[in-house]
Amino acid sequence: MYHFYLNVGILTQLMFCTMLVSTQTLEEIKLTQEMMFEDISAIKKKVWVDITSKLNNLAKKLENVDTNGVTMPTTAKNNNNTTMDLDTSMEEMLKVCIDDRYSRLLKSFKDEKMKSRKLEEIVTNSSNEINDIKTSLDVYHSALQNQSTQMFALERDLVKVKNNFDNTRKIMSTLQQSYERSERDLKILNETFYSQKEESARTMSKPSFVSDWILMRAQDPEFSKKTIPHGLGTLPYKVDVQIRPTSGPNAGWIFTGDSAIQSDDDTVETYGGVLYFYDEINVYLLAPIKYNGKDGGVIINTGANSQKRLGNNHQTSVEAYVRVKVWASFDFPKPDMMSEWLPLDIRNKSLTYYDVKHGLNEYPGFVNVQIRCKLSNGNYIISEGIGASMMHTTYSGAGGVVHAFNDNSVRIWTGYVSNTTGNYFYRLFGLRDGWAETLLKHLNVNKGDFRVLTWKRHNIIRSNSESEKREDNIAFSEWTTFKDLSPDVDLFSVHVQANDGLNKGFRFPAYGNSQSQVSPYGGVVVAYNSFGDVRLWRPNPSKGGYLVNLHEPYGNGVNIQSTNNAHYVSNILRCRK
Ligand SMILES: *[C@@H]1O[C@H](CO)[C@@H](O)[C@H](O)[C@H]1NC(C)=O
Ligand SMILES: *[C@@H]1O[C@H](CO)[C@@H](O)[C@H](O)[C@H]1NC(C)=O
Ligand SMILES: *[C@@H]1O[C@H](CO)[C@@H](O)[C@H](O)[C@H]1NC(C)=O
Ligand SMILES: *[C@@H]1O[C@H](CO)[C@@H](O)[C@H](O)[C@H]1NC(C)=O
Ligand SMILES: *[C@@H]1O[C@H](CO)[C@@H](O)[C@H](O)[C@H]1NC(C)=O
Ligand SMILES: *[C@H]1O[C@H](CO)[C@@H](O)[C@H](O)[C@H]1NC(C)=O
Ligand SMILES: CC(=O)N[C@H]1CO[C@H](CO)[C@@H](O)[C@@H]1O
Repeated sequence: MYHFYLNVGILTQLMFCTMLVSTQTLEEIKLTQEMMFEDISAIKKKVWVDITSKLNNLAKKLENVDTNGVTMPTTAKNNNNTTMDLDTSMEEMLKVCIDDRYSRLLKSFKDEKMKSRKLEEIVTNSSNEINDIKTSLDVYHSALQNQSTQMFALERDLVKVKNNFDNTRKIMSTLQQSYERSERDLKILNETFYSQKEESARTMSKPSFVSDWILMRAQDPEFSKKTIPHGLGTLPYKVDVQIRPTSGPNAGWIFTGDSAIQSDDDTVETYGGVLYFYDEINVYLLAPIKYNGKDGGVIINTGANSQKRLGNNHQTSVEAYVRVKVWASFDFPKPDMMSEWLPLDIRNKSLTYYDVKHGLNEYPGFVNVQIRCKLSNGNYIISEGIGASMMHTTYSGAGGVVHAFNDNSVRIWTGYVSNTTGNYFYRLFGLRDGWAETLLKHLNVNKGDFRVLTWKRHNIIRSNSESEKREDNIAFSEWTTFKDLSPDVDLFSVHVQANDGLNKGFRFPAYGNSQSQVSPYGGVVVAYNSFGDVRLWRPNPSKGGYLVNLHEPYGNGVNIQSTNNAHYVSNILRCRK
């Protein structure tokens, strides 16, 4: 009966276990299951062993009766079969009971096991799902972490970039400032450069060529002529010849060369000066020398002889120092008006007078008239326009081209000679007689051509510098004009401006020396010094002298005039050194 109770305990335990299954882990369930199987087999073993042994014992007991002499009648045996039948039926009963219980238990266990398997699957699935979620969460977390890290990195980078940007902006601003500064500097520089350029384009350079002071002496075969190579290789725009007395009342003063022969050696009248002509290579200087007449020709002549001219400090000198200043075209600003070369012919009335419009609408800052005559070898020699006609003696050889200008035009006069046979006057340059013999004797001076060069005052004279002075008192013999005159580089000139007549308002250039020998004659002789003082020797009205003098046959009589109703105008062109 013992094993029966045991079985009941195990079963109770089993029942309890089964009930707990849902709350216990799979492993526990498995463990319980295994324990149950063990118990069941133990029960089985015990039951069958016990019953078998009991039955064996019983069988033995029965066998022992027979064999020990106890004879048991078959009936008896059969009768005693009753005890054996009871035992057997009890066993049977127990067996059935156990089998039934076992099978029911097994069935319920199988059910439970099925449920458990399902549950296990769910739990496994859930666990898997949870693991999946956990994995996803881990990934998500990692990504978040990464993003956060990246965000931090990005933020760091942004801060860096911002700092860099700030720095760059600072640098840019500095750069901008320095750029603006340099732009300002550049602008100032450019303006300075341009204003200087403009100024230099507007003002004259000093003459490209300035000769040494050379001694010249009238009546001296050697010193009465000089050929000065200027070396410019181009036709000069202007030549200024300066004559400086070696002694006398005008030592230290400067007289100016003239560019036409207006006197000869035929009379006793003193004449003088230094004449100049030029080409692309040389400047040709001529002083008086007796040819076939008197030796009255000098280098300095203020017109004292025969009271031809009025003034103080008269001087007559045979020798002086002479210097040549030559301005090339490139020393000048571009002329505001430059005419073509226009024909002159003393034998053609219509080619002895011109009124060339310069169109500047103001008195030009500077005017030059160049006259060109041809040598027999085909080359040209240039002379420049002069300020008055001088002499009309048939054989005098006096000539020259007179010019004057106003605010509108430049007038040109040369003598008209209908028949050049048997006379020597009014040639374009004059004809050599009483002047040093040079290549001029090979020159065709009956005809040639001329051109006019004019510059606007504003375009040739430095701004804010005084360049023009007027003096109405014609009896005035010494006149202070410009300060700081530089004879080495500046170009100084004096003109006589007519106050009335056909040439009212026209300015005629002054002379450097007096060549006047017969009346009527004209022009004022001037000398100047480096202090801007001017000495004037005006024509003597009582001797047929006129400040403005143009007589027949100049210009074939067009706009000719003789007058002392005039005033002086001095001009200075200051040149860049
Ligand atoms: C458990 O998961 C498997 C595989 O994903 C599936 O076939 C099965 O139906 C799931 N079981 C339950 C009870 O959800
Ligand atoms: C996070 O960053 C690490 C290192 O950069 C990388 O190996 C990993 O794949 C990243 N994870 C995700 C989810 O981006
Ligand atoms: C310099 O100045 C000139 C004259 O004012 C002007 O025409 C030119 O454009 C300027 N150049 C520069 C680079 O500023
Ligand atoms: C004078 O010159 C003009 C202009 O050149 C010309 O027409 C005329 O024929 C010339 N007269 C003489 C006589 O040569
Ligand atoms: C020019 O003058 C000379 C001398 O007086 C004379 O012989 C000649 O006939 C004149 N010629 C003309 C064309 O008038
Ligand atoms: C014992 O009794 C059973 C039935 O009760 C019978 O079948 C059997 O033959 C009997 N045995 C003997 C020896 O009498
Ligand atoms: C030998 C023996 O004990 N025989 C018995 C068999 O059973 C009957 C009754 O059932 C008894 O009377 C006998 O004595």
